[in-house]
Amino acid sequence: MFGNSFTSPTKKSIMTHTTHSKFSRLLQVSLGVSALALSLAAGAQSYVHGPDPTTAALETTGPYAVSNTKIAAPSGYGGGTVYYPTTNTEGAFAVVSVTPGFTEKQSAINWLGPLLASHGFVVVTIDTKTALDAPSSRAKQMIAALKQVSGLSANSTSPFAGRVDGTRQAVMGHSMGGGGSLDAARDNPTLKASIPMAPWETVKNYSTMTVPTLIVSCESDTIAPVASHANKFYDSFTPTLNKALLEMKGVGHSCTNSTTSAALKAVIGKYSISWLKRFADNDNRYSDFLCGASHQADVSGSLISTYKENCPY
Ligand code: 9J3
Repeated sequence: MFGNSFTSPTKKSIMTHTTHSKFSRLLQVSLGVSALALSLAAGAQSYVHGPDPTTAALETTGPYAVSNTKIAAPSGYGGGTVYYPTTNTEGAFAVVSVTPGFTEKQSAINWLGPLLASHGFVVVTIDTKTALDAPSSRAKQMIAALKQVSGLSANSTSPFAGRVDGTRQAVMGHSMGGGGSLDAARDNPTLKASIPMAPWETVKNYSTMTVPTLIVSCESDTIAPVASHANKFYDSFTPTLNKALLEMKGVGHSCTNSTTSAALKAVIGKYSISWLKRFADNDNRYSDFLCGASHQADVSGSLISTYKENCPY
């Protein structure tokens, strides 16, 4: 029932006969039923980076060595640090912005920079122009950062030259940065993924959202209470949107931040990596961690209070 998106007759039919080219048939024969052949059959390109995932590997630093560099002249936002895999042998990576909340700086969320980059993404953590900016402003700023980082990657003098595939962008953020991630994804449907964390917004209706969205929330949040924020946003999504809601048990508004426990970082990191891999890289190897047996084991554990999804994907 869980985790096999390839044979499900519902929602999305990935395998069709009409879309099989001779080339993809040949690949299926030569490679067997692989994620690569399946995604070619669907006409969607897959950008597979890194070894086959395991739970242990997703709960810690990934296989890529990472460097970081400060954006010298941020354009359209307050400041930024780019974390990037140092490997230069396997093409460009999807790019993810991570935005902090009201009164916060990059330090609030910068634990995600090296972690996500080590799994094969270019990550830009940002400061907003002022620490008081509204979510709608944060949305524009995170898009500006993604645009600038993608542009800098095309410059051969950049330390991360050639590492960014600017056609595959994603947003994350905490609190008002999470509200901004919702706004940015609603207004920029070409984004591949959004991960609002403890999101806060006065807007509650995201029924026009088409970008795959994973909301991470904190059960005991009194600043962005789940009943009036995370759950409302999730419930406004259409039934067919690729979506999930991961609620961390018994913890407050900062449960997704740099100050949270190692145990929570392991879970939030694993779901964030899996969501980005699945939707920004179109890498089906990660479905099990969102929908399958690995995911069920997490839900049975002690750290998650609620999990909602509309698998398979
Ligand atoms: O970004 C956030 O932590 C949201 C905080 C909040 O309470 O905003 C009220 C103006």
